[in-house]
Amino acid sequence: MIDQHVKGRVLTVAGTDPTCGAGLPLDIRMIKHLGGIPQAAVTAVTVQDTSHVTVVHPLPGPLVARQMQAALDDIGVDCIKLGMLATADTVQAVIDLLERYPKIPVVADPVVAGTGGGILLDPEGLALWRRYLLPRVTLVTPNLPEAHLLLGEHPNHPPSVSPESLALSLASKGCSVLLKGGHGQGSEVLDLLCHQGRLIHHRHPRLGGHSFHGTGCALASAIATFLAFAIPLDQAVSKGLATVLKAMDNGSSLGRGQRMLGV
Ligand code: PXL
Repeated sequence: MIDQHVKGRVLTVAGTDPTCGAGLPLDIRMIKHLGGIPQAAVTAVTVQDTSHVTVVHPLPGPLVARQMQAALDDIGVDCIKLGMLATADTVQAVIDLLERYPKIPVVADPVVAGTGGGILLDPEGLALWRRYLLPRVTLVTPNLPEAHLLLGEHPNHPPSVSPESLALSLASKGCSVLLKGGHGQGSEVLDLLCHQGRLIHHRHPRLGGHSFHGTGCALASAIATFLAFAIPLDQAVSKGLATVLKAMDNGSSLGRGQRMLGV
């Protein structure tokens, strides 16, 4: 007998990472960590370590959509988390599929380029992402360069506009926005949520000297899991940020490059 009342089912759509410290394997770890039920559709196989991404081998878009469909048709899905989509082919397949599931919340990490280098989304994919995915998603979680790219600007756009107006411009495309300040400067990080026309400021001290593998993936997965348990979006974001800060506190240097989160 299928339990109709199960909640917390999260489908991640993302690339692999042999370290399991970012991408799809980290998403699964985070969803489990928070008591959710993970399901996963692979978009690309990557070769990477804690320092560099050296290979991105995308899978065909229709194959990504079929993996998603398998999860939707059998176990069911309460929230979808989108990570690295890699190609326009896959972005289009995901757009087409989501059109048939307008009620499922979507948390999207707009993965364009990894911290360790490597192009993780092609230019045609970015154009489709901006035009068709942005208005469909419930929450988008860009860092500052990604926010500029999603507005059609240069990623290193001079900081002439405030984070507040950047977040509001993106939100005007039709979704809630969590603008992450981790790539900025200063001793304090500002993460800015724009939700239902309101701006909510989350400030925390910058962790001195440490760069972490997979924080973006971990945050989007944590928020998606809280949404999958029907927690309201503003609270899901607060709880997601607290979860990732704790995972950074519990992190360790396992490899030669970035620290790994403790989840
Ligand atoms: O954090 C961005 C990201 C997401 N997904 C995969 C990645 C990376 C960065 O390297 O490899 C699979």
